Amino acid sequence: FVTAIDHVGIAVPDLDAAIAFHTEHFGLEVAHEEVNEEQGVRETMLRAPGTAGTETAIQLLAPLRDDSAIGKFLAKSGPGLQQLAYRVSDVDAAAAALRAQGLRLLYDEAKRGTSNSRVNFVHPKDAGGVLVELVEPAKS
Ligand code: V0V
Repeated sequence: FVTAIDHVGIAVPDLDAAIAFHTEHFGLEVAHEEVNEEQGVRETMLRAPGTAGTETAIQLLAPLRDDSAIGKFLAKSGPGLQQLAYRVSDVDAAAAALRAQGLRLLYDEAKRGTSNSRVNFVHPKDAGGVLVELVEPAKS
C-alpha cells in the first residue's frame, strides 16, 4: 500500500536557519510552509529544483512548544532525522492492515497533516527505531 516515499522529517531548533542551510548548501527550494497547532510545529517542505511536488520532500520541523513531539525530540536527541513518511492511498486501510500485523499505531483515527493530508504514525519501537508516518495526500 505504500506508493512513494513522501518525505523525510528533520527536527530543527531554528526553522529559518535550517531553511537557509538546505537552500544555500544543497540548492533545495521551499515548496510549502505552514503551522500545525495540533502537532505543535512550524514546518517547511523543501524539494529538489524542478520536481514539482512529485518527488520525496525534506520536511523541516521546528517546535512551537517545549512539550510538543518535536520539542521533546530535540531535548532528548538533539537536531536530526526524526521521521520517515510513506505515502499511502488510504491511511485508514494502511493503519488497519499494520495493526492487524501487530504494530502499534499512535492514533486511533488519522489526524490532519501537511496540506490537509491525513496522517498516522507507527510507534518507533515497533519499526526498528524509526518513527514511520503514513500520509494520505489531500484529494486534489
Ligand atoms: C521518540 N523515540 C523515537 C522518536 N521519538 N525513536 C525514533 N524516532 C523518533 N522520532 C523513542 C524515545 O527515544 C524512547 O526510546 C521511545 O521512543 C519512547 O519515547 P517516549 O519518551 O515514551 O515518547 P515521546 O514522548 O518521546 O514520544 C514519542 C512519540 C511522539 C513517537 C510517541 O514523538 C509522537 O507522538 N510522534 C508523532 C507526532 C509527531 O512526531 N509530530 C511532529 C511532526 P527509549 O528511550 O525508551 O529507548 S508533525 C508532522 O510530521 C506533520 C504535520 C506531517 O508530516 O504532516
